[in-house]
Amino acid sequence: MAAYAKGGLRYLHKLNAANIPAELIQKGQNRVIDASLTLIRERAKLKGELLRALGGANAVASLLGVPLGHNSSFLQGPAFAPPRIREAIWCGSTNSTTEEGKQLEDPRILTDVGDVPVQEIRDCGVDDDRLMTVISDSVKLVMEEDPLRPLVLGGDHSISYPVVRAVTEKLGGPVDVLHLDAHPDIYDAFEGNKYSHASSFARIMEGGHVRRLLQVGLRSITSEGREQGKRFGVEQYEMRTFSRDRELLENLKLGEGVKGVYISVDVDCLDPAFAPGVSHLEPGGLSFRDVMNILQNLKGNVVAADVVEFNPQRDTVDGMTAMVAAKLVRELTAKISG
Ligand SMILES: [Mn+2]
Repeated sequence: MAAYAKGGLRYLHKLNAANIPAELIQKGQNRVIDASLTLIRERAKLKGELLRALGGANAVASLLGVPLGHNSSFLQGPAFAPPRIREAIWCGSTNSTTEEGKQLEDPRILTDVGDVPVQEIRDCGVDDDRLMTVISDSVKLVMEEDPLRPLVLGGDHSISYPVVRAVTEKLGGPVDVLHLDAHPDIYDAFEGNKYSHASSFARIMEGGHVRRLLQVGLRSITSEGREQGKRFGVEQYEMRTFSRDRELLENLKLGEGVKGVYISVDVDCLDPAFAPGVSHLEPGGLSFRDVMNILQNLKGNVVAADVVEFNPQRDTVDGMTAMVAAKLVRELTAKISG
């Protein structure tokens, strides 16, 4: 766990004490970041070439892992999620067809450009301002290879800010966001951290990246969460009124008149009975089928999505929540591709 410590480069204070020139550190950091982006760029390029050689497609979901957990207010396990989700997607216990019949093994449906090497970059002492930009740049590199569309594997929820920022900057305008979560994640800052996983939607709304933000599954919301929701014009759907809201939420039509729809799924939107492997267990949530109904019936052009906050360190020994996260990714793939 040492490399995942909150402070980034653990010996940076020793370097400072030894009067190592800042320029030396910065130049090295720049090289590491360039190398990281080069690997993602080249993988995206190759995957784009392959799918064009296979006859092309209008839209292809492309996995991009962002193994970042240090902006969590409680546990940091989501940093370990992307490889566990991939493993479950391709696990032999189920077939590789989505519920509506799309073949995940078809590279014109789903492809993968790998992970942003978050821990390696942090180990070089790169701060969060810069790290968030690297995440945004990685997302843009995927989108550069039209028709690849980012399907991002978190990571804690702090990653949604640089991802949504990149998607809207690349598309040249705002999107509508469907955000499934037990929590609104809209604190101005949490414990002094503006990049906290509890503040990502405050950053997203301040940035003007979103026209409509719909938050669904809420059941842990403070007065600040409600006030911030009003301040930013967020449509907050709470679990206590879900039976009343169900029909509306299972027949959503979003993204018209803007650049499309972004879907952010925090695994803790689900009741812990369905998904125990999360950092913040919050009873009274959605069933897996509720989430499927909302996603499968949604009408709109889904331009990108993320699945965040799966914490493998809290999962059952048989990896139940990994399968849940993987199925969310599989069905989001069906939604995005075509
Ligand atoms: Mn949450």
